[in-house]
Parts: sequence; C-alpha cells; structure tokens
Amino acid sequence: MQATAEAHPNIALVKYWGKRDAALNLPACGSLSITLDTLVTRTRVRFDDELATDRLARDGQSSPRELTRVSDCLDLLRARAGTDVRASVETSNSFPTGAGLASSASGFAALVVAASAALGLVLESRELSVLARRGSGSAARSIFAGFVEMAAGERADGEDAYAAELLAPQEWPLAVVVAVTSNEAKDISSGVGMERSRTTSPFYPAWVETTSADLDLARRAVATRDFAALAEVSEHSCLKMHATMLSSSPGLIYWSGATVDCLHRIRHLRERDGVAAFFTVDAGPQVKAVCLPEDAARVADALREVPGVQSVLTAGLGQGARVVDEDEAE
Ligand code: 2P0
Repeated sequence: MQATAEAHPNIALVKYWGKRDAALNLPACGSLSITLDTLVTRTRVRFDDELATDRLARDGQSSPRELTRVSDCLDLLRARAGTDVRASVETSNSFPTGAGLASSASGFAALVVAASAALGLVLESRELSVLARRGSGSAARSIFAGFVEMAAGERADGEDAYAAELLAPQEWPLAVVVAVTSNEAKDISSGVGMERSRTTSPFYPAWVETTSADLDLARRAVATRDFAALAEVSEHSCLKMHATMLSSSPGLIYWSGATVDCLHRIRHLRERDGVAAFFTVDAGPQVKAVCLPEDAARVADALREVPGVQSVLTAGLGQGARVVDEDEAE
C-alpha cells in the first residue's frame, strides 16, 4: 500500500490559461509543452488503515494548506480502487515551490502515479493524465516525456481532455535555462488568475479563439524540428497570454523588472548575437529560455548578468512521471 514516484515540471510553449469547466478542471484550449529533466518532485504515498485523515508533509513539514486539493485528488483514486483508506503523503521539490516553476504540474503527476501504484491500480498513461488534470491542469502534461500536447477535449465529462507525447526527448534534445528572479511563492494562484481573466479580460475571447492556430504551428514546428518557427509561435503565445493577464481586472502582473530585462536579453542574444534562443514566462516572475544544448552555457551566462537574477538553472528534456524504487528515492 505504498509507492514512491518522481515527476518533472513542464514548461508550456503554447500556453494554457483559462478553463471551460472549473469543477472538472477542463482547459478552454489545448496546450503544448516540454517536460524538463533536472528539476524533480519526489512523492511517497502510503495508504494506512490506522489513519483517520489524509496527511501531507512537504520537506518533512506538515502542509495543511495544500491538503484539500491533494485529498480531493486521492479521492478519485480511492473511488477507482473501491476503498476509503486514508493516506500519508510525503513530498519534496528540488526547486522553489509555487513560484512559477510548475511545481503543481510535477506535484500532481507524481501524486497520481505514486497513489495509483500504492493502491495496485494498473492505469494507462492516458487515464493517469486525466486524473492528474483534476489535480492541476498542467499536471496532465507531466505524465509524459519530451514534447507533449494537451487536448482541451469536447466532452462534458472531460474524459477526452488528456495529454499525449508528440516527440521523445532524444528526438530533439533542446535545453531550458531558467532565470530565477524571485524565490517567493506567488500572491495569486493560476486557478484564481485564470478565472479572473475569463470573467474580466476583454482579450480573453480572442485568446481562446487564436490558440488552436498556434497549436497547429507549434505541432508542425516540433514535427519538422524547426527551431525558428517554434521560437516565433512560443513567444507569441507567451506574450498573448500575458496580455490577457494584464488586461484582466484587477490586472495580473506576474513579471518583475528583472523579468522584462531577461526578455530583452534573450531577444538580443537571438537577433544581435545569432544564438538560437527564445523566451517563455508563466504565472510568475521567472524567465525560461529555450535553446540548443550547445548554447545553454552562453545563455545561462548572459541571464546571470541581468541585474535582479538570483540564480540560473539549466535543464534538458526529461522523462514522464514514473514509479521509482524506495531505495533509489532516498
Ligand atoms: C501553462 N500555466 O500552460 C500555464 C501558463 C501557468 C501559465 O498551467 O488551475 O497550476 O491547477 O489547472 O496547472 C499553471 O496552471 O492551473 C499553468 P490549475 P495550473 O503551463
């Protein structure tokens, strides 16, 4: 009744921002992402008849604030297994939590994989993706390796809203350089921000309407390994999402000054210095530069020099969520 899983965050290149059904956590649009390798969430789930309630510890500290979302996700798995036994969940991240580094993506992907294994459920990746989506929309993508597309689906029950792998990591091994400009957790969660954009931004309908064309371009760029085309559509999707955030009421400003300076630096690298690199930014102040592995050190050096950048992390493309040995997970 116990298992440990690891999962990695993913970075969306065509972004997810907005839901068609908040209760089932169904996205309004599809999205396309890359799963990273070096950043990792490790989660151990132990079901225990002796427990009266679920428990959650992050880095050894009890974490009651996050428990409801975790318990709700475990309930879906318990229903599948026909049990109501409670669980103890221990989790840790090798990177800052809740600060725009996609910790909920890796977190819910690892939770679903560990909990289903602990319950002895044998589920297809697609089913794991649907379950992870209920925890966090972006988590549906972290079930898979490399380049991943998430479908918005059309069904009211959400059973067709899941992710799938487009290309394995080794088929186009890009690198991601993350410029960390703040280690603080964000004030407004993605879920709250998305709902605010949906209900108040005059740009929201255009955002939703234009995403499927972006997905077509990005899917084609991935299939043909066309870096310049992927760069163009990714920066466009990112800036369009932030325009939707900024035009919400009250406006959602996830960027810091250093965020903007990093964007200019990456554009300079590409346009002035001829380095194949593009940026993307999520619901937080960190900047992610996507580049070729041979340019990662140069991109990292350039971002490290931007005032306000506190640290720089480099990752390659990584594996999907998986069960790991308890020993290996120490
Ligand atoms: C993404 N983000 O596509 C976008 C870009 C943030 C900005 O997916 O409410 O934490 O749990 O479904 O998955 C973050 O959203 O939101 C996210 P919920 P989630 O990566």
